[in-house]
Amino acid sequence: MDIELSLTEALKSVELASSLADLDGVRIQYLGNRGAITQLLRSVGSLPKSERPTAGAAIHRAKVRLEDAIHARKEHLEFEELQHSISEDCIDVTLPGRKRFQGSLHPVTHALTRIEAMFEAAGYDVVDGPEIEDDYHNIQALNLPQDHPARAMHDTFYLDDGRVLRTHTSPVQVRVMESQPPPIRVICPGRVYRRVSDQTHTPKFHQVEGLVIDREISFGDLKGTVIDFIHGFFQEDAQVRFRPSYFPFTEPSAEVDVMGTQGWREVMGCGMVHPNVLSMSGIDPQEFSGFAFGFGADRLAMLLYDIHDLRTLFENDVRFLRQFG
Ligand code: 2U9
Repeated sequence: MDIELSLTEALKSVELASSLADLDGVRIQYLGNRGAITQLLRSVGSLPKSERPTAGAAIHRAKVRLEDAIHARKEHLEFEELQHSISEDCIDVTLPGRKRFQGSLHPVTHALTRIEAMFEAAGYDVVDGPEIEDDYHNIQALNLPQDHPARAMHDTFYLDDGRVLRTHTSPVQVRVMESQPPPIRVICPGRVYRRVSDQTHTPKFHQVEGLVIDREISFGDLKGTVIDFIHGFFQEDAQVRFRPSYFPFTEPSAEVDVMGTQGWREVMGCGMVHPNVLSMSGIDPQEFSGFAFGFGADRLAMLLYDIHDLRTLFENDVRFLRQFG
């Protein structure tokens, strides 16, 4: 084999190698164990003795030249590869970072927090109680006898043992009256349950009820309290009106409307605690009087934040909830 020819061919292959893997192929082809130049070197021994030094030196030179060429090409290919990965995998530090969304409180939680803070500032205690109640505390103690038609007013979830999911937070106030003498000044926020489900009602919703009992509490105290609350919660100059109404647990009773962008909107009910309700819980109606009020916190949150569809409050769609961060 002609050494010059082999070398020319090998150097050409080195120049054509376009990747490190290709280049290694060329190296093996010529310089590997069975490579062309390696074999030439081995064949020197079988040449006549006089030719061996010249032939050996020529092959060795060719080997060194090829090794140098491979080394140079390798450095070149490695450099190219590095340049390529720098331009492909680069990090553009000028791009804006990905935004991490922070969780936010639910609008009903926002509303409840405000309501509680306002009444606490006015000296009320915030009280809670069981969501599973007995018939006495949920119904009878509120002046609704067993067979009173008003019992059908709320469709109730019954447990197998005859207990119920409370249909209002009123049983909490009953328990307060049973356990402490007046003066009483409490609000009772919490989940309540009714067997209704349509566009404007969900089976679970949130109520806040208030109860004040002391000597000489009047309807004037009730009006002042309700108006102050509405002005603080909505806006200071909101128009408020009281309409006569009926509840078995209050007498007289009223419903309260607030003037909004869509006209008068009903926001709550209230009244003077019925003497029967006081005496059933061991408070003498001759000595004490009181007022009570109740409203749906979900409804108030909707009015406050101008939410039109009740269902959005319970779907937990983060695109909706994010607006209340
Ligand atoms: C006791 C005595 C009296 C609580 C009251 C209302 C009027 C009322 C409704 C408003 C809309 C409930 O969420 S709603 O469906 N509530 O109108 N609630 S007075 O009266 C009480 C409660 C407990 C011992």
